[in-house]
Amino acid sequence: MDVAFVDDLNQLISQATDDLAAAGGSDALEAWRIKYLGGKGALKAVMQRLKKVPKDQKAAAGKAANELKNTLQAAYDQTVADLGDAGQPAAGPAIDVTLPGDKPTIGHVHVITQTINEICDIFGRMGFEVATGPEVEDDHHNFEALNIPPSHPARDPLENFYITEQTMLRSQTSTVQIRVMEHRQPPIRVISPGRVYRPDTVDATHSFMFHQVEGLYVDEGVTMADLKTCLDQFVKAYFGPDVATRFRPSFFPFTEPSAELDIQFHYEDGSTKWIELGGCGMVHPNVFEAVDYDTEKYTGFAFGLGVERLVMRKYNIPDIRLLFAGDVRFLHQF
Ligand code: FA5
Repeated sequence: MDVAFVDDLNQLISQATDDLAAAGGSDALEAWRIKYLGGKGALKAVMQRLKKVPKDQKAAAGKAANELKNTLQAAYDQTVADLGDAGQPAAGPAIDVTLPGDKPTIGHVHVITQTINEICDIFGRMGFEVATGPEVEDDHHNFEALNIPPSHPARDPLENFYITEQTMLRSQTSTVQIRVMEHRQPPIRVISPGRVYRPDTVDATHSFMFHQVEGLYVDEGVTMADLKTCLDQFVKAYFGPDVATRFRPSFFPFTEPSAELDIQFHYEDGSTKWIELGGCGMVHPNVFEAVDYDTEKYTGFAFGLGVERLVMRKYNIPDIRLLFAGDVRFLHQF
């Protein structure tokens, strides 16, 4: 057998093995492949030399050359596999800068905020301005001045999120009635949207945090007829002219007389149902006394509506929890 040919093969294997061991990363590996296994590479040169090997040694030399080829190819494949994705030859630029850009997904105002804005807009057209108050309240504004005495069950720790004995997360936006009347004289026409907190058991229609819109109108000669007209107009502006309202006798310590506002819904199967939206009534004289208003001169009405209930009715949302789950597939519909 041609000794020089075999020596050259052995040298080639040793050189190729050393080079392969030193080739780190996809680019070096590709350079190695071209140098040894490529169309103009070292292996190709060996195969060319085979043609010149004397006939009687050709079979043995061919076998040695084939073994070399298989050894190099197997070593290369193994190295690529060991490197994983990093061993793949670079697939060209990852970013095609000529493509038009992807539009970023832009969020929008939450449906509850949209609804609060709409409510403010409707009452704004009736002459109501917007007032706000703190979510952490004191006993005086959340209870005392609202004619809720110390023994009243509404103060129960199971009904409120107390922070200290005298401070709590407000359980109703009626607190803002007091804060407004403390600093201003009638005529007053304000609405106050905001979050309120109650340790209610969460279900399809109840949450431990929800939103209310409070309304307060105080002037000389304000009557229950004004209250009914105002809320009826609001409901028709918000839901549409066909939605009827009903005022059901009720009780709140801070209004007398008091009522629940219900609206009538018509379903596709022809049935109807009355649904409670909130409480309302004529401001109790004790509340006026707490803010030093002349009870002989002024009367007023107040109401507190649940914003989630308004949203759920209008958009036919079956579960209040959907409003707070933060699922963009749900929120993008509004
Ligand atoms: C009140 O909170 C009174 N402050 C309303 C009021 C204001 C009466 C002014 C008179 C004068 P009530 O607890 O019923 O009332 O709550 C009002 C509305 O808030 C309910 O009708 C309902 O729509 C909503 N609501 C009450 N609890 C929850 C809850 N856990 N989750 C979602 N909405 C609620």
